[in-house]
Amino acid sequence: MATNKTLTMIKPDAVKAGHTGAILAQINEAGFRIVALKMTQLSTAAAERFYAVHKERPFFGELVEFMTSGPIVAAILEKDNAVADFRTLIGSTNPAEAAEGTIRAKYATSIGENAIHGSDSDENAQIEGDFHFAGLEQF
Ligand code: DAT
Ligand code: MG
Repeated sequence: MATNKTLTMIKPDAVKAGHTGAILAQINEAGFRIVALKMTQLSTAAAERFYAVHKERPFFGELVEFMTSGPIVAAILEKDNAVADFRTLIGSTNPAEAAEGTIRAKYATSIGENAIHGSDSDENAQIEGDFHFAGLEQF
């Protein structure tokens, strides 16, 4: 995966609430191209691996429980400056602090159940993209 890509997951809260279509439309309208896309559900082991960097945090157990609580929609997205521009599009981790119009401001309900993930670096975009998608699934 080149450095103009990022990895997103529409989280179980937003999928359950029926926001998948609206969120994908907002992502497309912001100029991102969908490189790979699927609905899936994380196992406990997979969620623990994806969020391993947070394993010492007090919220880790809750995070894993939430992320495995229902289907997610994972996607690789491509755009110039994808990682930073996508973090801007989704807004702050805490929806109370997320800028108006951002995906988290619109769809997140709490800091823990915050509707969507976006990679935080080019290196992690590569790792997270390869976590979810084989090479032949990336277009
Ligand atoms: P982000 O998802 O904005 O990159 P992060 O990497 O700091 O945020 O944390 C990963 C996820 O963990 C976040 O989306 C929701 C959860 N989380 C973070 N801080 C939390 C907190 N203080 N309480 C509960 N959940 C939290
Ligand atoms: Mg993060």
